[in-house]
Amino acid sequence: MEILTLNIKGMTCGGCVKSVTTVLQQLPGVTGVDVSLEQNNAAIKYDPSKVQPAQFKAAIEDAGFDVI
Ligand SMILES: [Cu+2]
Repeated sequence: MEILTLNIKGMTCGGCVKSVTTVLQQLPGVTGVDVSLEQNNAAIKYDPSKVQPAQFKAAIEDAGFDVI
């Protein structure tokens, strides 16, 4: 397992945190997601043989947020 932290722009409330958490958890190979509204980031624990970091960015952007 690896852990990657991504900085996210556009989260303003708990609903945003929930949206980002949900879309990341739906990706195959993701085993843990910890999204922080205060720090504007997401720590993602994943299996690199099953999912690529580019998919995290795409999922977050599809949900309406920006990865910076
Ligand atoms: Cu929100």
